[in-house]
Amino acid sequence: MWHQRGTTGTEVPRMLGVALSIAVLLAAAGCGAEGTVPQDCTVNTKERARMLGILQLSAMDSEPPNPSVLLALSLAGDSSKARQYLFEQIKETAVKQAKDMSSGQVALYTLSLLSSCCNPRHVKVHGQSVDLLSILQEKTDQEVAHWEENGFPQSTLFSMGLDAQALCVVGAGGYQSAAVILAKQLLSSQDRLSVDEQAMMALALVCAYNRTEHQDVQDLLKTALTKVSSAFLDKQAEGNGIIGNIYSTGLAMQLLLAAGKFYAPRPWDCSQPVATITKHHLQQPMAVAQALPALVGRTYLDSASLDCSPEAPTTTSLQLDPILSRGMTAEKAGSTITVKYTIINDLIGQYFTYTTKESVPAGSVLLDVLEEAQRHDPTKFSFKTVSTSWGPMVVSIHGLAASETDRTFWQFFSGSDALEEGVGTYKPHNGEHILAVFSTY
Ligand code: B12
Repeated sequence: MWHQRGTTGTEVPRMLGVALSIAVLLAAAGCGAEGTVPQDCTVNTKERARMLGILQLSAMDSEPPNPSVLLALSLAGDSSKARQYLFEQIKETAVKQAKDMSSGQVALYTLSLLSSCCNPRHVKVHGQSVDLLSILQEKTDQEVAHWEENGFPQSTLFSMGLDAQALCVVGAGGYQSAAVILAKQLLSSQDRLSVDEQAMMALALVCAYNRTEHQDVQDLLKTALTKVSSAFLDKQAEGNGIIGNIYSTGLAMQLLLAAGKFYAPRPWDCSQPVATITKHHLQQPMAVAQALPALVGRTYLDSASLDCSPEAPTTTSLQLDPILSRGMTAEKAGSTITVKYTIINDLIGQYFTYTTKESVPAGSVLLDVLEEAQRHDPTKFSFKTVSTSWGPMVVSIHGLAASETDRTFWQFFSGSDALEEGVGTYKPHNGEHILAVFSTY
């Protein structure tokens, strides 16, 4: 069993041995970010502390525990009690539930445990244990088989990227077929993929490239990596530091950090996205968790090569920053806004379109508007949500449920623009027209 920093003396020699072997393994495989990161590529101390504060708070009170948060805390070198607490929760949940998780979830659990110096092959807690790598290999095989049969994965391409990353950084087999599928997909359909998806898919290819000995596979991965990373540099230039949107920029930065040799000799001004993300003061724990690794110069591929020795430098527990309350300030008492809300199904079964106007207190989130509509007219505007790492996701409206099998979902728009946030955080303004449209992905 691998333990994490600060465990008892008898465990230290074993731990050091394991740490060393992972470090050597990964150095040999070249999976870590190459070279040191110049200072202006990392976030300033104050913003880093604010972001760590958000993650520590979330670590103490998220149910189920969030592996992306543990991964970000570990990659940022945090050693707070909150991280320790989350680590224990993640191990417990892994032992109890890994078999029922999606492949991407198991991959995130694997990466987060690796980054906490815990061997995913033997996760032990309260006398029970689980081999996460076998589970991940099996689930990745299922994704690949599903792809070969249907031309799309069982879950998401983003998840398949995570699967291949986790299996590759740990040096386990079973990621090669996934990597080849991801590379071909990036080459044939890049325009239809979001930046988030491209980044997670391509990050897996960087690791696979460094491990494969097959020249034809290397050539394929190299072509895909050159295409994606160059496109990210173009997008950064067009978007003044934003690559995709504010939530995908940190993931895109991870790729640009890891894939330098594939866009060389083109230069990358890494300070630009850092400044843009810093200015934005991300609030959602999940948004912070995905952005922070790149802002401290790390990528998910570094998960297995962190220094696990007890002497490893760590950050001390941080005081929560008062800026945390930013964005939660009460709006002017008493003022209300009116929002027009339309639901549309032009896709399957009995088509329908219904519109209502709802008044809610200024500063309300979109979920409040949906609830108000449901309260006024439940026969038309009933809806259901499930809770996810990004907050509540709307899975059914007017009795029409999203389906992973049919790849349908309720997509939200403001006028003709797709929303870039979910109903739990998006704050509509007075007179805005929100549409929920039953769509495919
Ligand atoms: C694939 C994907 C989807 C798929 C999920 C399909 C599926 N069943 O697997 C679909 C197309 C349904 C989708 C929908 C939406 N998405 Co989306 N999605 C992603 C993406 C690219 C990958 C998620 C993933 O596979 N994670 C890996 C697995 C292992 O982790 P997971 O926690 O189990 O993932 C689940 C959740 O992420 C959830 N989910 C996906 N998107 C969203 C969005 C919201 C708001 C919520 C609450 C949950 C959620 O579905 C995932 C799979 O089950 C992420 C990118 C990212 N950076 O995370 C964006 C992302 C999470 N999505 C985003 C958005 C904005 C949306 C929509 C609101 C878009 C819209 N205009 O309608 C809708 C949700 C509307 C609703 N009904 O409530 C944003 C969220 C930003 C934010 N600050 O809230 C992201 C970060 C993309 C981005 N860069 O803007 N999405």
